[in-house]
Amino acid sequence: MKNLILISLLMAFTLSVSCKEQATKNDDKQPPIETPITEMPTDLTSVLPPVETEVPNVDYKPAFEGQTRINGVKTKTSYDVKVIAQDLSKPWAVASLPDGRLIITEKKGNLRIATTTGVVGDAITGFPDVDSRGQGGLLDVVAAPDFNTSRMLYFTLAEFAKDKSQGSLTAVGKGKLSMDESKIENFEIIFRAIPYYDNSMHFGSRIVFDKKGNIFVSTGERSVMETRPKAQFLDNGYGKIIYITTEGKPVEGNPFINNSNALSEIYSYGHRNVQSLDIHPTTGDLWSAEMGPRGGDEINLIKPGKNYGWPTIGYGIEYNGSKVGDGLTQKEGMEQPVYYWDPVLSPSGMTFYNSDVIAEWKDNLFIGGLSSKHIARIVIKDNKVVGEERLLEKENQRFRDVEMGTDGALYAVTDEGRLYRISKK
Ligand SMILES: [Ca+2]
Repeated sequence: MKNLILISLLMAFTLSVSCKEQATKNDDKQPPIETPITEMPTDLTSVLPPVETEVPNVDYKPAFEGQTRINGVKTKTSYDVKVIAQDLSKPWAVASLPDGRLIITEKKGNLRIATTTGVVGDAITGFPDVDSRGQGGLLDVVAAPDFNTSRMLYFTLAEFAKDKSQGSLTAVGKGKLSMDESKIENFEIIFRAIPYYDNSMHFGSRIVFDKKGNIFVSTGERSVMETRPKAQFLDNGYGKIIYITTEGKPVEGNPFINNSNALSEIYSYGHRNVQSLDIHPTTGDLWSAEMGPRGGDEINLIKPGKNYGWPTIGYGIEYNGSKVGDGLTQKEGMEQPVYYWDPVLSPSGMTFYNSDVIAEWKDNLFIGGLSSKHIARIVIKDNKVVGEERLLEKENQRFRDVEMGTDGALYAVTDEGRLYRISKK
């Protein structure tokens, strides 16, 4: 197929060159020959260059072909990009309610409901005092699968210790949205990624329901040299994917449930700071994206009990330019990322697209980029990344979360306070 494309491109090129030459020589005699544009192959996606053109931070070699800087792709369907609201205060998450409206968290500790036309409601109260310093705050939100009857919402947040001098941790909470939608009733913490630590970095976190009605939650390793190694140990909640019931109990069959030295809630470990989590609509597998250091942001396919390597292996370097640990990219017993970026994307919330509205997007992954200021569209086939596209690059926004609406549109929130609607024209 590739050869055919090249041959027809070459023929088109030869034709147009010879036409140009003849036209110069015999201006008045030769009618112009039309370049056979209609015969050009319609699918040129496989020959687009990678979207990344910057010099990488490190010359580490990928573990397999296509693990980084994959071919570019371009959406063919025409779509509209609209800013439908722009006065949100540091929105951190956008999620759908069953009726199609959107629930949006604001970092300082508010929840708001917005319509898909951008009418934003008053702040919904009822949360405890959150640690909203730095990367903390009221973070992710998701509606329970039985929301229509239970009205339950689930959250992640940076929760202060009773004695605030001990700092905070990533916690999972739940509460009932009151009938008048003015408050969250009986808010309750159901899981804490212990221990407390006093800084404002790497809380993760995202929360997603699986088909069984259990919850996956991602955390971070709190960033500093003192806490970072905890990602490799199972006695704490740092740098982990957690798998719990709606009561906050470990799910039966969890990989470390019989290990008395491990937290039974742990599903996978060796993560750095995971702000992106979603379940593949077709395979049902859990996927994550996580922040690397300078270079080395990753997409991972999460499997129970596996070690994702941080801080022992990775594809980035420290911000001061030195190696991370021994500068290893691979090690026996540690998982390779499906894909990585250098320079970084800074991946925050992500969603798989699972609608027929834009058919070519089906099962693609859409990841909000913070420092990279675009939404990455990632095409996945047989658990490998086969294409990458940058969307909304010209908007110059830090994309904090992306959600697929019940109407087949994508919704995204940015640190600058905007709510975007991306829909088929
Ligand atoms: Ca890793």
